[in-house]
Amino acid sequence: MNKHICLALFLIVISLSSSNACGGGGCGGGGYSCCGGFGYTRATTILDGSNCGVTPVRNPGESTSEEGSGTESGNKGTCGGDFYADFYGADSYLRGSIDGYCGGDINECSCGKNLGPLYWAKVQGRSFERVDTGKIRTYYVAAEEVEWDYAPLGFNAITGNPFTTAEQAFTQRGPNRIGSKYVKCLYREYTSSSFKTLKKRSQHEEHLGFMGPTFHAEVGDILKIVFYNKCAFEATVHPHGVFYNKDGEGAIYVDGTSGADKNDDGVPQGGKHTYVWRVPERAGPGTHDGSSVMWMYHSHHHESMDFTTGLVGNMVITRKGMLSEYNLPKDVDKEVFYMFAIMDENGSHFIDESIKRFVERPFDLETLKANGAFRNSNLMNSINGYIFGNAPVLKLKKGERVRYYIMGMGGFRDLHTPHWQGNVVLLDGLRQNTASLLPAEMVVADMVPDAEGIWVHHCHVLEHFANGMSTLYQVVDY
Ligand SMILES: [Cu+2]
Repeated sequence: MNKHICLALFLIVISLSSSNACGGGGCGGGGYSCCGGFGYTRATTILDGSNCGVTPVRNPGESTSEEGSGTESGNKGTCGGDFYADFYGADSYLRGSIDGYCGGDINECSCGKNLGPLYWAKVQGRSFERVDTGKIRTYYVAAEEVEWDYAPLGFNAITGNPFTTAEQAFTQRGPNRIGSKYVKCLYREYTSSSFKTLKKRSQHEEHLGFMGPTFHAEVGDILKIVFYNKCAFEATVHPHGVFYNKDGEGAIYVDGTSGADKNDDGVPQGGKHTYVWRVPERAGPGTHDGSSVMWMYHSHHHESMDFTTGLVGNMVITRKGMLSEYNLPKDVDKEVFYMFAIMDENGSHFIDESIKRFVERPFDLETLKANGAFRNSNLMNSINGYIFGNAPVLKLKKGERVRYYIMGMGGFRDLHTPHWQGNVVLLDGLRQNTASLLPAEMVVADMVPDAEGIWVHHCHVLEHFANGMSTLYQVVDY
């Protein structure tokens, strides 16, 4: 269970134990929403000692005499289109509770303990609707070999200084060092099934770095990924979250299938396979999510080596009807995707090739690969494949609605705490400026930046920050 939800539930239990002080156990009756941030609402009530449900329910834009009083009491729903109003201090809206466990009725909800049919219907989601009610969204994706530079600027953009001796372990090629460039295999999007023209990334996508293209769909759609493997090892496209048949799983293991159902398990160099994934309701936002959720995809033939070599990307699923023509959730102005991962290049399919291209000769390949200092120099503490602030500076506008989708990946070292300086986010309904990530964990955090300037966004694990897991964003007012 997510730790934030866990904390919220804990506080709910405390709240319930003193519910007599909150208006006869009803906690304001219809004045409370169990939707979205129900735990947050109750936690706040306890912390500030105010009465439950004293704030009148009102719609966005309406003002009351309480406005600006500084109290956090009352109702804070975090549902659907009302979500961003929370940033501006507006109170909650019962309208949003339709999406909650309880339909706005505190008694039915039992504060998150509802195990009845309504709750389980939400868990299951409506069955997948026929394709004629949704869209088929096709992406043409190749896996292709590239030389990737983790530090293209050639200096530490966080300090503004040349790399220190310690930093040069990761950035300076030499007799026993690869430096900042590695041979990698990355997902890249093409414009058609001919795979002749690479799809150009927009300025808003620059921050993706070595990540693959982002797949967008809404509940009710079908995703078709036409995959062409140009790399010199078998690769796949394995999704999280969406619904797939066995020939769309993109993972190899003893699963009792055979024949055509194995074609997805490993696409050889020069081969193609089309992965078809349905997007049922259970692949989309849950009761406490905003208008969209994040899933990852990655190659899962030799999972650790495939990932380390670079085959990973993002996917966004919105509620039905919430994906705009610009491939954005309709209530979001900008999407940002970050993967915090220590890319262990020692485990790449292409480590030998990287050594041969970038380590100064002479060297003995096997002796070098067994050397501890050399191995440490290949642990790239990166965000989307950049270290020491070498990514293009992410530009955000003051006041716009920004949705961050963040994931962790990797091994036992990959315990990350992405931290925003300068601005804050709402994450799981809680006000935060630091998230928590374990490998393959994905979080969504929303920000309305209000502090102008250039700010660092970095992993707060000290060793990771010191070794380069940092990037810059700039908030501008225009
Ligand atoms: Cu970290």
